[in-house]
Amino acid sequence: WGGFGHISVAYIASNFISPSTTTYLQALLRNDTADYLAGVATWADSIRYTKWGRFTSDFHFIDAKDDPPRYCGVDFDRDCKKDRGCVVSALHNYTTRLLDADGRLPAYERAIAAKFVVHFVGDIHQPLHTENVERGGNGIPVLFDGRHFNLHHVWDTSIAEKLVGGVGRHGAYEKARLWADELTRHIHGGKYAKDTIDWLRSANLSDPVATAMAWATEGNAYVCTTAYGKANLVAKVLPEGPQAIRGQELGSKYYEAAAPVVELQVARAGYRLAAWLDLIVAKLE
Ligand code: DCM
Ligand code: DCM
Ligand code: DCM
Ligand code: ZN
Ligand code: ZN
Repeated sequence: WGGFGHISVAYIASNFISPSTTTYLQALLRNDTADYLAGVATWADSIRYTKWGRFTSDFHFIDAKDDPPRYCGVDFDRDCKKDRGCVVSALHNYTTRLLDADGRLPAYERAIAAKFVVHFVGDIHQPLHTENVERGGNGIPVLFDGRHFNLHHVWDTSIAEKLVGGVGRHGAYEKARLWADELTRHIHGGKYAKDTIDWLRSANLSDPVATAMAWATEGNAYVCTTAYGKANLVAKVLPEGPQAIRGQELGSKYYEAAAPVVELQVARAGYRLAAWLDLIVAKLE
């Protein structure tokens, strides 16, 4: 996701996280405001291109060898690069480092691990972060409301920002908090309330790879149905497949089909992030 998506995921998580987890993470992150998670949500993107952070650049996604719209699916052994890692192995690594079972890591290393967990639980829910075609859609030029972007950027940023009526130059945190509160109401008693038990079925702290794979596989399915989609064909928005998307205007009918998926994936990411951090901190205490 872009900054707005990550910050929104963090605010949703803040709304669900337990009081003791909040206290614990506020101390670890040295920030006792309500923004302690939102404030670190985009840190992993800010270090991606630095000399120190280069080794993390492939941790934001998993290049599943899918073939949308005909075949979707993620396979850890096939798709997670052995030498460079992927979002699934990164979630495993940083969850383990935050837990620090051996008690040997300094607090700042565990703070770094927490910041990566907050970010990567977000990214694994972006459908185009779990697939390989044109580097997750980065190589597919499209139009969105008359402006030139690539498909990846449309899913990272354009759709969510259009959903909230634009984010503005300085409004990302404020707009994200309002959107997060709206999605929180949908989770508490609205359109998502009946699904939240299912959302957490996959979360198993004793098997972080299986947990992350369940999340990645679920998101990857939207690559076949929505991003390059069968849904488009049925709704006669566009023909199916990556080639049909190239150069198309995605700001109206495509947006109508994709926006509910973006909203759902951001809500799931925030809710699951809260549960995951609660599980980790409960084991620490
Ligand atoms: N790692 C890396 N670059 C660094 C530090 C660590 O690629 N600057 C990776 C390499 C291993 C993992 O982290 O996958 C373990 O690192 P270490 O051997 O430092 O514990
Ligand atoms: N590191 C990592 N994952 C690991 C080990 C290390 O990301 N499993 C990163 C974070 C540390 C840096 O490498 O800040 C240096 O670690 P070390 O001092 O263990 O080499
Ligand atoms: N990305 C992805 N899959 C890839 C390569 C990149 O999901 N195979 C994501 C990471 C960033 C965005 O696309 O969110 C842009 O990446 P980059 O700056 O590496 O082009
Ligand atoms: Zn992205
Ligand atoms: Zn990222």
